[in-house]
Amino acid sequence: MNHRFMALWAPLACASVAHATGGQPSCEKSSEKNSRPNVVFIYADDIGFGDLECYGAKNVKTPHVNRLADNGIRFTNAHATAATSTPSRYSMLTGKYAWRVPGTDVATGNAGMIIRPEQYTLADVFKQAGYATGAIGKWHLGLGDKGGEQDWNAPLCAALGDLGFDYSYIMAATADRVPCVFIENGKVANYDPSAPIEVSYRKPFEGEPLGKDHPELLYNLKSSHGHDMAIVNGIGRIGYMKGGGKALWKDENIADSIASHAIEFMDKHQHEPFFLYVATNDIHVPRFPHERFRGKNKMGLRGDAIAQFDWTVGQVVAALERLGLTENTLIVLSSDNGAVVDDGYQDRAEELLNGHRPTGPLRGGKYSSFEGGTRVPAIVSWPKEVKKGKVSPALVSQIDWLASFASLTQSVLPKKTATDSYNNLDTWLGKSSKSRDWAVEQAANHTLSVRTADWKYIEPKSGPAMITWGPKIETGNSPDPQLYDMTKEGERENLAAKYPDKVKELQQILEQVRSSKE
Ligand code: NG6
Ligand code: CA
Repeated sequence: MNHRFMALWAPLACASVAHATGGQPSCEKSSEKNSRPNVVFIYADDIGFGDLECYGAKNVKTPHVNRLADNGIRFTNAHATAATSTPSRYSMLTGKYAWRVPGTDVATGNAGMIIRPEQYTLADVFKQAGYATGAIGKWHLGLGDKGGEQDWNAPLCAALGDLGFDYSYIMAATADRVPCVFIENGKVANYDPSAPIEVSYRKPFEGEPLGKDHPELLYNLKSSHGHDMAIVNGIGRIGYMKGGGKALWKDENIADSIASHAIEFMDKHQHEPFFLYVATNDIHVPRFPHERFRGKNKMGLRGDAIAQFDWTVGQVVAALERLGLTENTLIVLSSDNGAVVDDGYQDRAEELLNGHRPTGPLRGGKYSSFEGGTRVPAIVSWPKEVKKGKVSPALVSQIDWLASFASLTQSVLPKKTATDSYNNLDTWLGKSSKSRDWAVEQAANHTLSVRTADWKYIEPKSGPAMITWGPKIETGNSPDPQLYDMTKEGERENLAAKYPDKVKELQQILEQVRSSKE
């Protein structure tokens, strides 16, 4: 989509300069630069509503995140659109609910690119406005044209350059899924020709040891469930992989790689407006942070991963400061879904919580229909425009970022794109405390819920009350409709029978949303 749009900012910048000087329009680069904020998204993986100090975390310090919140707005009712990564990221980056689109569930590492090249994305919003755009870190939305058919030893035929990102340095999926290499602009970074890469999610490669047969080779982290296929860096993964050699990542260095590439991008583009999507690997499993973050809190690896995430935030903020860009850079910090404790590795996350509550007071967690699945931390800071130290209780959803940032950058959305995304910029910037009328949320099992400022309705769904394959999390399943009063903590009392009209009202909203837009 890169070339289809004209930049609208330049003429606007000229006009305002002309007006201010009362003379000839002068389109000096510096005035344009000053008028357009840089935008940096720091998108965490699996950080729950209660996992950061400024949201009540215990046992772990997050000073850099705290400072960001002190310098901006902290939202207490912000929602991801889904309780797992791929659908959440899909919706956020396209402004279209993932549940409308088949093939948007948690992706394998060899999935084909799920957002198609012709789709309009959040990155296109910024491209249209003349920004330099970059994506660094976790991707998890597929690469290449067709799943399972990528040649990882050559440039991929579809990658983030087709989705509006000028530059990308990404992990194809998650750290627990092969291929365990970074991909830079559609090619394996540090490619090692002596170790050609093969990837399969169907069958193992002859001669490659598997976690399930060779637990003695899992010297860095053993799995608690799943994650027993390929072994890379002494850690079992999902999927089979061969080769990689020097290109294989070391889990303990992933945060450093992400931070250094983010800083490099900002250095390079310091003289023009930029949009940078920094999607951290932290705190997804396998949690294996760098040694320097180890042992400083009582929660073990999960706590260390939170500290490492906070360090990444600090690195981004420090780079902006060094470049003199703090004042006019808008930073958004949030997470793709709610918290999980044991997500498949023996990292003792559960035993070592020591009173910490990853989802704070919320019920459920990652994967769940309950609030812990999708209510996440969200912080916006922009010293030039956003008042400091505000806490906003407004109901907000990440689905609205696309339309809101289109409004900020005065980008025109092409017809029939991002139809689920509404411009809610004033609320995101703290100029209004208006809640979204409703937000729709998707659990891992595809159950949809409707949230309003005060209520939550969860569709009926048969099935076990707890996840059966590993994580100790409530699914939110119930064969009956569920209605909760969200002014009370914890979604404890199902009020559906007591307030049938409210149930009907929320069901109607869901039906309208479901049928109104394709
Ligand atoms: C699950 C994985 C879990 C995590 C999740 C996706 C197993 C047993 N569990 O299937 O570890 O990778 O998928 O997480 O394989 S997400 O945050 O990327 O959506
Ligand atoms: Ca996630």
